[in-house]
Amino acid sequence: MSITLYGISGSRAIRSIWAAEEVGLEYEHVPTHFAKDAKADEYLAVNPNGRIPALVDGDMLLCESMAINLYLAKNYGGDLYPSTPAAEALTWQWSVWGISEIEPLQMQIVVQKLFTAEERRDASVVARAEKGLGRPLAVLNDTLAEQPYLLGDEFGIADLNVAGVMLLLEMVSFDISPWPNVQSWLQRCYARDSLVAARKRD
Ligand SMILES: N[C@@H](CCC(=O)N[C@@H](CS)C(=O)NCC(=O)O)C(=O)O
Repeated sequence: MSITLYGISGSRAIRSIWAAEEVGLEYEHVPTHFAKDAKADEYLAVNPNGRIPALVDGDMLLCESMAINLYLAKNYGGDLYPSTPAAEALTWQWSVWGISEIEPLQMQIVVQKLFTAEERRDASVVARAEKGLGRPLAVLNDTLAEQPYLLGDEFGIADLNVAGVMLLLEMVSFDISPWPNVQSWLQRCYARDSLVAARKRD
């Protein structure tokens, strides 16, 4: 059965392209653009939300980057997906944490810095969001003080999901140095061949 992943790497779809590369998936990549292509009828038939990424695996249509990544890891990722219920629950915890504790605040910075004309930018929005990120980043930093990866000694899909969400912070040159354990963990995650390959895709 064929597997198709939709979305361009210069978007949140990079998270799922990274996961596909990490698990060594054989898939067709359709570089669907969020503005130019995602509202075409052909694509809305794949993801009626009109957003990227989306995955088609045989008869199954799946959207939401975190759901796609957990599915890819569980079905095709071997040890990338945890083997015990407790580790699985922690993997869900961190994946949901990434999109609820980090993503909304970082998106405020992204919208201001990348999608708002300079004369209309509100520095107070950026300052508030940057301050707000301090709380989750301190939690992440403390977790990574004891262990190199979120669940212990090995890189897993929880790491890929949270580091994948945080790729957007890189795009707005967010200074992560006040959280040194997070900084070194991100460096380890971002050095993976799978992400290097994902970044090279359209
Ligand atoms: N929660 C979704 C968000 C997907 C999303 O918003 N993608 C953006 C590109 S970064 C998009 O497709 N935007 C098109 C639109 O909002 O119309 C996920 O994680 O997959």
